[in-house]
Amino acid sequence: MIEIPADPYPYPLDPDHVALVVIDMQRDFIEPGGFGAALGNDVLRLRSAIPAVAALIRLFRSRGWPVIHTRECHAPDLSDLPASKRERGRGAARIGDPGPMGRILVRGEPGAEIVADCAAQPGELVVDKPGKGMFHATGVEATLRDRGITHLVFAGVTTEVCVQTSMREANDRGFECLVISDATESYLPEFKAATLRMIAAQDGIVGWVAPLSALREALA
Ligand code: C5J
Repeated sequence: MIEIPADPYPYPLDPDHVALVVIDMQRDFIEPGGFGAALGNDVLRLRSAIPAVAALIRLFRSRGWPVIHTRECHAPDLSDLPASKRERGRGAARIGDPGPMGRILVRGEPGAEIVADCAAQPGELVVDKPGKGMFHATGVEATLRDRGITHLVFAGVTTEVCVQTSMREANDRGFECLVISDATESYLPEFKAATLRMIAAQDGIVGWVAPLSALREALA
Protein backbone atom coordinates (compact mmCIF):
# COMPACT_ATOMS: atom_id res chain seq x y z
CA MET A 1 0.00 0.00 0.00
CA ILE A 2 1.09 3.56 -0.69
CA GLU A 3 -0.14 6.07 1.89
CA ILE A 4 -1.59 9.21 0.32
CA PRO A 5 -2.03 12.14 2.73
CA ALA A 6 -5.76 12.78 2.59
CA ASP A 7 -8.80 13.97 4.49
CA PRO A 8 -9.86 12.50 6.96
CA TYR A 9 -6.72 10.29 7.24
CA PRO A 10 -4.16 8.76 4.82
CA TYR A 11 -5.67 6.87 1.87
CA PRO A 12 -4.16 3.40 1.43
CA LEU A 13 -3.64 3.20 -2.35
CA ASP A 14 -3.09 -0.32 -3.65
CA PRO A 15 -0.88 0.11 -6.74
CA ASP A 16 -1.77 -3.32 -8.12
CA HIS A 17 -5.54 -2.87 -7.88
CA VAL A 18 -6.22 0.81 -8.50
CA ALA A 19 -7.93 2.59 -11.39
CA LEU A 20 -8.64 6.22 -12.17
CA VAL A 21 -12.26 7.04 -13.01
CA VAL A 22 -12.69 10.27 -14.95
CA ILE A 23 -16.33 11.26 -14.84
CA ASP A 24 -18.08 12.99 -17.76
CA MET A 25 -15.41 15.44 -18.99
CA GLN A 26 -17.70 16.03 -21.97
CA ARG A 27 -18.23 19.04 -24.18
CA ASP A 28 -21.94 18.98 -23.26
CA PHE A 29 -21.06 19.93 -19.68
CA ILE A 30 -18.00 22.10 -20.25
CA GLU A 31 -18.65 24.06 -23.44
CA PRO A 32 -21.35 26.61 -24.28
CA GLY A 33 -24.39 25.26 -26.10
CA GLY A 34 -24.62 21.88 -24.35
CA PHE A 35 -26.62 20.31 -21.55
CA GLY A 36 -25.00 22.29 -18.73
CA ALA A 37 -25.70 25.58 -20.48
CA ALA A 38 -29.28 24.52 -21.29
CA LEU A 39 -29.85 24.23 -17.54
CA GLY A 40 -28.69 27.82 -17.07
CA ASN A 41 -25.21 27.12 -15.70
CA ASP A 42 -22.01 29.10 -16.21
CA VAL A 43 -20.25 26.22 -17.96
CA LEU A 44 -16.89 27.98 -18.25
CA ARG A 45 -16.35 27.42 -14.50
CA LEU A 46 -15.73 23.74 -15.21
CA ARG A 47 -12.77 24.51 -17.48
CA SER A 48 -10.61 25.21 -14.42
CA ALA A 49 -10.48 21.48 -13.63
CA ILE A 50 -9.16 20.45 -17.07
CA PRO A 51 -5.40 20.92 -16.35
CA ALA A 52 -5.56 18.88 -13.11
CA VAL A 53 -7.69 16.14 -14.70
CA ALA A 54 -5.29 15.93 -17.64
CA ALA A 55 -2.28 15.80 -15.29
CA LEU A 56 -3.92 13.07 -13.22
CA ILE A 57 -4.60 11.03 -16.36
CA ARG A 58 -0.94 11.42 -17.39
CA LEU A 59 0.19 10.34 -13.90
CA PHE A 60 -1.85 7.12 -14.09
CA ARG A 61 -0.70 6.40 -17.63
CA SER A 62 2.94 6.94 -16.64
CA ARG A 63 2.53 4.24 -13.98
CA GLY A 64 0.70 1.88 -16.32
CA TRP A 65 -2.40 2.07 -14.10
CA PRO A 66 -5.83 1.83 -15.75
CA VAL A 67 -7.76 4.93 -16.70
CA ILE A 68 -11.54 4.62 -17.09
CA HIS A 69 -13.62 7.39 -18.66
CA THR A 70 -17.38 7.83 -18.32
CA ARG A 71 -19.76 9.75 -20.53
CA GLU A 72 -23.31 10.62 -19.55
CA CYS A 73 -25.27 10.05 -22.75
CA HIS A 74 -28.23 8.26 -24.27
CA ALA A 75 -28.98 6.02 -27.21
CA PRO A 76 -30.01 7.94 -30.36
CA ASP A 77 -33.57 6.57 -30.04
CA LEU A 78 -33.62 7.71 -26.39
CA SER A 79 -34.80 4.25 -25.32
CA ASP A 80 -32.59 4.50 -22.21
CA LEU A 81 -33.89 7.94 -21.22
CA PRO A 82 -36.66 7.84 -18.61
CA ALA A 83 -39.45 10.35 -19.16
CA SER A 84 -38.68 11.82 -15.74
CA LYS A 85 -35.16 12.70 -16.89
CA ARG A 86 -36.21 14.02 -20.30
CA GLU A 87 -38.93 16.23 -18.86
CA ARG A 88 -37.07 17.51 -15.79
CA GLY A 89 -36.35 21.25 -15.76
CA ARG A 90 -37.75 24.24 -17.57
CA GLY A 91 -34.96 25.03 -20.03
CA ALA A 92 -35.63 25.63 -23.72
CA ALA A 93 -33.46 22.64 -24.77
CA ARG A 94 -33.78 19.10 -23.45
CA ILE A 95 -31.82 15.85 -23.78
CA GLY A 96 -32.13 14.65 -27.38
CA ASP A 97 -32.89 18.11 -28.80
CA PRO A 98 -30.63 19.55 -31.50
CA GLY A 99 -28.04 22.10 -30.42
CA PRO A 100 -24.79 23.65 -31.65
CA MET A 101 -22.88 20.45 -30.70
CA GLY A 102 -25.48 18.06 -32.11
CA ARG A 103 -28.28 16.40 -30.17
CA ILE A 104 -27.85 17.09 -26.46
CA LEU A 105 -26.35 14.19 -24.46
CA VAL A 106 -26.84 11.70 -27.29
CA ARG A 107 -24.18 9.06 -27.92
CA GLY A 108 -22.09 9.73 -30.99
CA GLU A 109 -22.89 13.46 -31.15
CA PRO A 110 -20.02 15.99 -30.84
CA GLY A 111 -21.33 17.29 -27.51
CA ALA A 112 -21.16 13.85 -25.91
CA GLU A 113 -17.44 13.57 -26.69
CA ILE A 114 -14.78 14.09 -24.05
CA VAL A 115 -12.84 17.38 -24.29
CA ALA A 116 -9.60 16.94 -26.23
CA ASP A 117 -7.24 17.47 -23.27
CA CYS A 118 -8.82 14.57 -21.36
CA ALA A 119 -9.67 12.25 -24.28
CA ALA A 120 -9.36 8.49 -23.90
CA GLN A 121 -6.43 6.71 -25.48
CA PRO A 122 -6.88 3.47 -27.42
CA GLY A 123 -7.28 0.60 -24.98
CA GLU A 124 -8.81 2.69 -22.19
CA LEU A 125 -12.31 1.76 -21.05
CA VAL A 126 -15.00 4.31 -21.94
CA VAL A 127 -18.29 3.73 -20.10
CA ASP A 128 -21.42 5.32 -21.55
CA LYS A 129 -23.91 5.75 -18.74
CA PRO A 130 -27.55 6.80 -18.96
CA GLY A 131 -27.68 7.81 -15.30
CA LYS A 132 -25.74 10.05 -12.98
CA GLY A 133 -23.96 7.13 -11.34
CA MET A 134 -21.42 4.99 -13.24
CA PHE A 135 -22.87 1.67 -12.02
CA HIS A 136 -26.49 2.20 -13.09
CA ALA A 137 -27.25 0.18 -16.26
CA THR A 138 -23.62 -0.03 -17.39
CA GLY A 139 -22.27 -3.43 -16.31
CA VAL A 140 -19.05 -1.75 -15.22
CA GLU A 141 -19.03 -3.47 -11.83
CA ALA A 142 -18.38 -6.87 -13.45
CA THR A 143 -15.58 -5.36 -15.54
CA LEU A 144 -13.90 -3.88 -12.47
CA ARG A 145 -14.21 -7.17 -10.56
CA ASP A 146 -12.83 -9.14 -13.54
CA ARG A 147 -9.82 -6.85 -13.61
CA GLY A 148 -9.26 -7.17 -9.85
CA ILE A 149 -9.76 -3.47 -9.21
CA THR A 150 -10.53 -2.63 -5.58
CA HIS A 151 -9.40 1.01 -5.35
CA LEU A 152 -10.90 3.87 -7.37
CA VAL A 153 -9.54 7.39 -7.67
CA PHE A 154 -12.19 9.84 -8.91
CA ALA A 155 -12.00 13.02 -10.97
CA GLY A 156 -14.30 14.88 -13.35
CA VAL A 157 -17.55 16.80 -13.36
CA THR A 158 -19.73 17.72 -11.69
CA THR A 159 -18.60 17.16 -8.12
CA GLU A 160 -22.00 17.00 -6.46
CA VAL A 161 -23.89 15.19 -9.24
CA CYS A 162 -22.12 12.49 -11.26
CA VAL A 163 -18.85 12.35 -9.33
CA GLN A 164 -20.53 12.09 -5.96
CA THR A 165 -23.23 9.67 -7.17
CA SER A 166 -20.61 7.38 -8.74
CA MET A 167 -18.41 7.53 -5.66
CA ARG A 168 -21.32 6.66 -3.38
CA GLU A 169 -22.32 3.76 -5.63
CA ALA A 170 -18.70 2.52 -5.59
CA ASN A 171 -18.41 2.89 -1.83
CA ASP A 172 -21.55 0.80 -1.31
CA ARG A 173 -20.03 -1.89 -3.54
CA GLY A 174 -16.91 -2.11 -1.39
CA PHE A 175 -14.47 -0.07 -3.46
CA GLU A 176 -11.99 2.14 -1.58
CA CYS A 177 -12.58 5.59 -3.05
CA LEU A 178 -10.48 8.75 -3.20
CA VAL A 179 -11.57 11.96 -4.95
CA ILE A 180 -8.94 14.43 -6.15
CA SER A 181 -10.19 17.82 -5.00
CA ASP A 182 -8.66 20.02 -7.71
CA ALA A 183 -9.49 17.53 -10.49
CA THR A 184 -13.21 17.95 -10.00
CA GLU A 185 -15.44 21.00 -10.41
CA SER A 186 -18.99 22.20 -10.06
CA TYR A 187 -21.04 24.99 -11.58
CA LEU A 188 -21.74 25.96 -7.96
CA PRO A 189 -18.59 26.38 -5.83
CA GLU A 190 -20.49 26.03 -2.57
CA PHE A 191 -21.82 22.65 -3.71
CA LYS A 192 -18.32 21.44 -4.55
CA ALA A 193 -17.05 22.47 -1.12
CA ALA A 194 -20.01 20.88 0.66
CA THR A 195 -19.68 17.65 -1.33
CA LEU A 196 -16.00 17.24 -0.52
CA ARG A 197 -16.78 17.83 3.15
CA MET A 198 -19.64 15.30 3.06
CA ILE A 199 -17.46 12.61 1.48
CA ALA A 200 -14.75 12.83 4.12
CA ALA A 201 -17.07 13.53 7.06
CA GLN A 202 -17.65 11.00 9.82
CA ASP A 203 -14.16 9.58 9.32
CA GLY A 204 -14.59 8.96 5.61
CA ILE A 205 -18.20 7.82 5.39
CA VAL A 206 -17.98 7.79 1.56
CA GLY A 207 -14.20 7.88 1.14
CA TRP A 208 -11.19 10.17 1.09
CA VAL A 209 -10.36 13.58 -0.39
CA ALA A 210 -6.87 14.76 -1.42
CA PRO A 211 -5.36 17.33 -3.77
CA LEU A 212 -3.38 16.20 -6.82
CA SER A 213 -0.16 17.45 -5.18
CA ALA A 214 -0.59 14.94 -2.32
CA LEU A 215 -0.89 12.05 -4.77
CA ARG A 216 2.02 13.29 -6.86
CA GLU A 217 4.33 13.74 -3.90
CA ALA A 218 3.46 10.36 -2.40
CA LEU A 219 4.23 8.69 -5.75
CA ALA A 220 7.43 10.64 -6.47
C1 C5J B 1 -25.04 16.44 -14.50
C2 C5J B 1 -22.91 15.33 -14.39
N1 C5J B 1 -24.66 17.43 -13.69
N2 C5J B 1 -22.02 14.74 -15.15
N3 C5J B 1 -24.16 15.49 -14.90
O1 C5J B 1 -26.18 16.38 -14.90
O2 C5J B 1 -22.60 15.74 -13.29
